[in-house]
Amino acid sequence: MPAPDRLVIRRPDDWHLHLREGAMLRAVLPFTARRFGRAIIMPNLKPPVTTVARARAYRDEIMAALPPGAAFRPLMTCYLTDGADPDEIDRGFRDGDWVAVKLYPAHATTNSAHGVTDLARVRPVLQRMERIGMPLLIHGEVTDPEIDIFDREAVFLERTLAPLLAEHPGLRIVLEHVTTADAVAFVRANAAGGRLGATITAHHLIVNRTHMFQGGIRPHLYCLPIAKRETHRLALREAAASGEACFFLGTDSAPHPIADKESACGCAGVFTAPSAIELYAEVFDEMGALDRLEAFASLNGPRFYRMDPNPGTITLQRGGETVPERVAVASGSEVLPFRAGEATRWRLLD
Ligand code: OTD
Ligand code: ZN
Ligand code: ZN
Repeated sequence: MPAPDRLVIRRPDDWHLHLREGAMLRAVLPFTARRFGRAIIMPNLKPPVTTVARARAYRDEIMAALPPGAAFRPLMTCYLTDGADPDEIDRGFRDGDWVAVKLYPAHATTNSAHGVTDLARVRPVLQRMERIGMPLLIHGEVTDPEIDIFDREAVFLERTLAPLLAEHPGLRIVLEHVTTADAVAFVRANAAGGRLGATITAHHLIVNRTHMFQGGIRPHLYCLPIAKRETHRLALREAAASGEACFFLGTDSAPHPIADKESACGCAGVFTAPSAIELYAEVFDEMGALDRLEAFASLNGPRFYRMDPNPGTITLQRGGETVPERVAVASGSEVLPFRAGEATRWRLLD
């Protein structure tokens, strides 16, 4: 059967998103709110979101920044620190102030300096989460400087994630933004009972490490975890397009001012929000798997998080639309979207 030119799916969710605060938040939020019903909002602000009070204030700021009429719902998360209070985390979960805890190994990625230095220091929190069924979202890379940057995810699986699963058999975990065939295999092997899931970004489905250096260094393709070699990209595409329940959409869209990316020490993050669902549609189309896009984008995530799928639908139409060259931020900076100025292969109809 030829692939369709028009696709109607349940409204998707983004299970991993960076919105930032202030002017940057106001500039980037409309792109996500147009496409997605909900998003898991990453807490790596400066300072990070570690208290219920701060999560509420941040949610209010996001709600106030929404375009009129948008039905988007932010799902807040708690940034885990050494010595975090299990009671505070439990209370916020029961009251609906946050839906998950985010674990950054200290110094693993952007704004992770306050992250966890040793899992032994958060045992009481993990035990409580296990008891109340609260998901733990993990940036899965070791930070050991001896480990090559391209191996940090694979080493994390053995050194940290396998022991963590063994010690907390009831803990529900999302391995965020997987980038390796190793992680895909590991998640599949441990997914039974909805105990382990993984998000996959659009850019890791599209970019491999060679693309980062094509004709020169491409700072806008630099993110963490760093893109790996082609075999890994192919494994990610196969996992996403399989429609298996343990894999779901998480863009990890992470905007930075252009000047901070194009720098002698440029920061990590790819800004995909302006064409997020369109990029996934393109990949699923190339895989001959458009019929599985809805499972990956709109059904598997809610099932893992024990929520209902969104009520409405979106319509995607074959035929491109130009990605903005730049997105202006009211504070004076600009952000460069992924594929800036290029045409998408699919577009979203309102
Ligand atoms: N990766 N950039 C950022 C976060 C992610 O690890 C991540 O979730 C960021 O800028 O916040 C990035 O490359
Ligand atoms: Zn991360
Ligand atoms: Zn992220």
